Parts: sequence; structure tokens; C-alpha cells
Amino acid sequence: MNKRLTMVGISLLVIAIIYSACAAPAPAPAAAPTPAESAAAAPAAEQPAAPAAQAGSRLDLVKSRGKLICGVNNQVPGFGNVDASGNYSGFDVDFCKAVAAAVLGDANAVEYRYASGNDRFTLVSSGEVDVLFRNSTWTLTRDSAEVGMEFMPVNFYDGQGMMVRKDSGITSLEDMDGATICVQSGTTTELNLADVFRAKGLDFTPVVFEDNDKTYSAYDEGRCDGFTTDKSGLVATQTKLSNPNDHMILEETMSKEPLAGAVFQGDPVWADAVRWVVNGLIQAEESGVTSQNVSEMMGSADPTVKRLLGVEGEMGAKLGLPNDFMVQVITQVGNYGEIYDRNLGPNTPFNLPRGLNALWTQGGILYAPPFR
Ligand SMILES: N[C@@H](CCC(=O)N[C@@H](CS)C(=O)NCC(=O)O)C(=O)O
Repeated sequence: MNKRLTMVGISLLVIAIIYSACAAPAPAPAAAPTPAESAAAAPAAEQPAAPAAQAGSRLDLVKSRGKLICGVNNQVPGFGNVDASGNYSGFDVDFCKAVAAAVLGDANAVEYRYASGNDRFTLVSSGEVDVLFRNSTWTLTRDSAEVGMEFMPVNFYDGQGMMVRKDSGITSLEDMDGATICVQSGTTTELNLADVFRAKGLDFTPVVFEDNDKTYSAYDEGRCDGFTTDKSGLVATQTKLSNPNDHMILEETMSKEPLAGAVFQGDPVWADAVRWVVNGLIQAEESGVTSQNVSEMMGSADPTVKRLLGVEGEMGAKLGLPNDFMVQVITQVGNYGEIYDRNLGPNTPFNLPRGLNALWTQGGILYAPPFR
């Protein structure tokens, strides 16, 4: 009897618990306003202070050093190149300059360090370079803790291509069964080549080199039927071949290569500072702010332009940068479109169409999150 009563009691208790769990609303969280609500409710003077740069961030290190150490290419014309006098130029090099202008107010306060295909990420993770701008593809593995990169917004959407001799008779990858292909080590190029040829059931022999000069030279000497890398790299490198017009780039795009700057994981203050310089370059183009009109645009009534140029909103301070950081960048380096045109546009030997790298408002996919 007692036992039966106990069983009934337990059953009732279980039912009660289940009922209360199902019926009772989940405990309401404390009535904390969302950040958006609190921002809207609090008068401007009571807004939380912009967080200062965390002590120990690379942002402080770069400021105290007085120069930015930037990992770049030195043999890819248009992207990262060095001339006989040691002057660096190129699309990626200009992003180094933009970061130096933002952080230090001087686009020339950059020490360039050659970053090879094989050692580029180690240079970042060991802290030997502050940032890498070297046609590096944002991939899952590189982004993960295994490699430890924190990728910046994509600054060039690319894809892998294949260069062949015009007189080879090759017009598509399908014609390359059994081909010998020159390719660089430590790159996504090497991995995609294997994936694409395997998927198509084509045999090939890779001939692998550690840098671009060695890779294209071997192709130029006739040691390979094809030379593969990012299409941007092919266009750039074609200008270095003995007879550029004897070669062509096949139509096919073998992969997605979103190229982006990278910093080391775990330093969000530094990552945010660099990230918003890249975003700022894109926004400046969208807002029509150029190196030529930036002073005039400081008087613009457009709220986005005001915040972009530090006339309103303390955007720089939130990042540990001067509020006029984008004025420095745009005055000294230009906006994204100016950087693109200077290095890759119609008045350069490359004449690369903007394609995906046009603004989202002009048929491309470049899109900066809001400056607010
Ligand atoms: N985007 C690819 C390929 C980048 C790459 O290394 N491309 C070659 C060919 S253009 C290059 O930049 N070589 C320059 C060098 O090794 O000095 C990646 O991130 O792995």
C-alpha cells in the first residue's frame, strides 16, 4: 500500500514537472536593452566610450615602432613588385600603404618583407610581419587555428586559370590529358590543379617550383605544356615572358580564389583596424570620395561621407585610429577604384576588367558594411 502510494506520488510529481516545464514560459531574461536599443535611448553624451585599443595589441606595437612591416610579393607586376632601386609597387603594396597611412599618417612608413608561397603564413604567425597583402586566397584551413590566419575583406576576387602556347592546339583543359604543367608550391593552385584534373579524369605531370619566377621561366623555356596560377597572376606574368603574344589564357576558371589580406588570429583590435581600412577604401569609392576631391568632400552633407572622413561620429576612435584615418588613406593612396586603376586598369599593361571586383552598385560584388 505504502509502495503503491509512493509510486502514485512519484508519477504525479513527474507529470507535474513535465507539465510545468511545458506550460511555463521560459524565464524571461533580465530586461536588458539590446545594444541598438540602448544606443537609441541614451543621449549622445552618455554613449559608452569608444573602447580604446587593448594593451598588447599589434596596433600599439606598429604605432610605437613607427612603421608597418608588410608581407608582400616582389615578382608579380601589378600586384607586388620591386624595381631595381628597391621601390615596391602594385595593388597589394597599395593596401600596405593604406594601412600605414591610417595607423601612422604616412603611407611611406612601410617596411616590405618578401613573403614566399611557402613561408607567408609563418611570417604572420611568428609576428615577423604585421600584415600580409600577397595575393593569398582565403580558405577554411588557412582561416582555422591550424594555420591561424584572420582574413581581411577580400580585396580581389580571382580564379585559377591555365596558360598555354597559342600554337599548341590546346583550346580547353580537356585537350590537356597527359600534359606537363608548371605550378608553384605552397599554393592553392597546386591543390586545385590536382582536384580539377582528377575530376575531369585527365592525367598530368606537375613540375613544381617554389616561386613565380622559377615557375614561369620553366614554362617559358618549354619545359611545360601549361602554366597555371590565379588568372591575375597569369595576366601579370604574361608580360614577363619572352614573347607574350605567343601565349594565351584558357577561358575556363578552375577555382574560386578570393584574395585577401591577413593578420594573425587572436588580436581583434589589430584585425579590426586593418579590416576597416579595407572597408573604407571600398566605401570611399562607393561614396565618390577620391584623392582629388577628399578635402571638398569633408564638407559633404552625406552622413556616410561625414563618418567615413571623421567629420562626425568618432569612427576612428572606436578602432584605436585617428578619426580622420580615411582622410589620410584617401589623400595619400586613393580609394579602391583609384588603387585598381593605377595598378591594373586601362592605362597599365594589364588592363584587367573590374568584373567581380566592381562595386555591388556597378554589377560587381564589392560591398563594405556600414560606416556607423
Ligand atoms: N592565391 C593562391 C596563389 C598565390 C601565389 O602564390 N601565386 C604565385 C603566382 S602569381 C605567386 O604569387 N608567386 C610569387 C612568388 O612566389 O614570389 C594562394 O593563395 O595560394
